[in-house]
Amino acid sequence: MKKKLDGELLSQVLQKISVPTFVIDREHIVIHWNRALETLTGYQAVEMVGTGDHWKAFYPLQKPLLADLVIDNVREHAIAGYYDGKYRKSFLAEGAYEVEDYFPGLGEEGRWLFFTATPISDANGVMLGAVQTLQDITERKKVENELRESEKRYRELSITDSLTKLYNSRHFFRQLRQEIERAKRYEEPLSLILLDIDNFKGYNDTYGHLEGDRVLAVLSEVIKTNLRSADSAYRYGGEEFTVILPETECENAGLVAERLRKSFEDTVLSPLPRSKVHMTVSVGVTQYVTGEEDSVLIKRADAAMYTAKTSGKNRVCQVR
Ligand code: GH3
Ligand code: MG
Ligand code: MG
Repeated sequence: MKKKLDGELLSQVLQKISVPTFVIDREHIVIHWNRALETLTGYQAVEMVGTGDHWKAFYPLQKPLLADLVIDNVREHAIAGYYDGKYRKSFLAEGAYEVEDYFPGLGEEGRWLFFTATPISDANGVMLGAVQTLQDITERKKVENELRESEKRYRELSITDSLTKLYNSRHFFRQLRQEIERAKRYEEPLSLILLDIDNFKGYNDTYGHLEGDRVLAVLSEVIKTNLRSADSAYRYGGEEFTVILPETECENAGLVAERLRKSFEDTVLSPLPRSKVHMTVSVGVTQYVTGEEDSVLIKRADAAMYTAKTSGKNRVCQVR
């Protein structure tokens, strides 16, 4: 009598717990399909119990569920084959596995489920079946994704100059150090370009600060459209820009610098209606010398740029 009561009690517990759960026997036939699982999947216990159709609640094509894999006592890599490295052994139950997976066919726009499957054996260790629980973790996944997105946005913002949309100087110093390390390790050349707008103060004074800002944005566009994919451009200071050119000798960097100088010089600016104004840049180019500090490299590029200024502006000066 007590045993029967226990059986009924357990069956009621299984039926009523809020965790979606099903049980299959060793022949992969469903013997329990609880209310919470009916709600989660839309499949009723009367349709499922006594069949091997449990996969239909989750997949459009027949595929073993985790409980089926556990019953067949498959080796770990077989489970991995089905779950693509997303599974792990459960810390809570012996012989149990757990997986997080996305089910595109579930609900209106798909659901993320966390599920576990645990083998059930008798006292002699003979496999009787398996129990699988499933929890809808879609909301948690959404929050995680939003967090990841906002972290990514924040990271981008923190390395981007808002006016020009180029990388900022903080990122420049970090990237330059990284590229120097790489150049040393692979014994490859590395070059640096430094640009400074000529007579920019005068432009600001004549047309106003906002028009000056527009020039900075225009020059940034010119730089972006003329760069090769491996090169990266930065707003180094107010009206000063840098370009890091990995795997590039000074001579080739000089060619890139000359292309930037020419493109900017040719760009028509219109600070007043129907006005046509041209601005120019002075450019310093240099190459990394193995073993030197990043500050020494920057100073040399700066000195080259200064030489371009003192020898008449609107020109490229290279220092090896
Ligand atoms: P040079 O040819 O010798 O470089 O002359 P310059 O006038 O460009 O150089 P100077 O260093 O005297 O002036 C730089 C000017 O750049 C002064 C400053 O007002 C302007 N500037 C710096 N940052 C910004 C900015 O964000 N927006 C605007 N509109 N102007 C800026
Ligand atoms: Mg300057
Ligand atoms: Mg200037």
